[in-house]
Amino acid sequence: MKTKPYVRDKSALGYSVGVTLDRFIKSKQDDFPFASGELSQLLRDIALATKIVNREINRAGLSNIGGAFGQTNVQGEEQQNLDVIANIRFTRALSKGGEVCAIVSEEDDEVIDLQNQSGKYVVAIDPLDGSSNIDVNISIGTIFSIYRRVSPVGHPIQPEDILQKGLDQVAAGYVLFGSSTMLVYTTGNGVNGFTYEPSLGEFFLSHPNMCAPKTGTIYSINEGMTNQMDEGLKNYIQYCKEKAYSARYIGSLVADFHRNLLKGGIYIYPATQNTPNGKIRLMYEANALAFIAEQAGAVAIDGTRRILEIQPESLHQRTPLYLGSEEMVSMAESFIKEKVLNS
Ligand code: AFP
Repeated sequence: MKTKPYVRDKSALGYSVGVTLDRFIKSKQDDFPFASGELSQLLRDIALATKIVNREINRAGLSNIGGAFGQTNVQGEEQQNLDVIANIRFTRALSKGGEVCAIVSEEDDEVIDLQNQSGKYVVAIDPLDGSSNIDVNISIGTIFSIYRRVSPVGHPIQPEDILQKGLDQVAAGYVLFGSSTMLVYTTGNGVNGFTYEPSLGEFFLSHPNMCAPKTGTIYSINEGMTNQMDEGLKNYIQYCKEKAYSARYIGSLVADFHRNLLKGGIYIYPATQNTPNGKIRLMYEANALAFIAEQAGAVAIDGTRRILEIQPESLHQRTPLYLGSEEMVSMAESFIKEKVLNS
């Protein structure tokens, strides 16, 4: 029987704008075999902490909570007030839910062992990335990775629960505090983005099934470091200029990544003479964005290796990062390789 023309097939509606993050997470729970709802609850906890941090960020200029806190974190960088606040909000949210047994945070030297032996998940998080942009009202972000613990539940956590490869992530996401606040995440079945509607206090699905363009015309790198870069990379930058690509670099990885994911582009934070391992942290920056990138059809390498395959050896390990549209990353890689072959 033919469907009446005014009766729309429900499946054709897909997920229209109006689907809240909460409802979306719930609808996706059945995608996981043996799902008990804990990962869903964990994602909801992160979303709640995001709303709280978003409120703090929006008040930053008014309530004098922007600016340096006077302490340095484990990277030797000056901590900002909001870094500290965001770290507290996220770790508190993750501790309360009961799903998490340990947290790795950019702001803490050591693993935070929540002494919750029944927690199945380990979270690695950069609570507020791009913190030098806080004081000047430029976009900043949060990045998180979620892993299932390896050792059996009911026992103390082990090093192998923490130092897992990016390939082992069960979910990852970022929050962009920009002209609007967005939460983008994957559980390994595509990437979906949600935009925050502050008057309703809800995230709504705004970017279903995000797909990165195969190529693009944006390159994002701190060109002030050119003199310290390898010849191969210098040649690639020159290639970008000859192609008249647009240089766009915010200095907030999440913001640069998000723009390039939507428009097509490449983000590069290379190894340099001064920083032979680059600057970006493998466990709570590169891995999450690499997982999201690959789920959206983009690519992430350290110059030669796939980011997700790197075995972390320490919590705050750094990695060079080439991240973005497949063809652009592959072109950058061939420039680097050529140099290696010629040298
Ligand atoms: P901060 O959190 O210290 O501002 O670092 C941000 C970051 O890790 C990443 O978000 C930027 O892309 C990159 O560093 C900027 O580094 P440079 O200032 O060296 O270009």
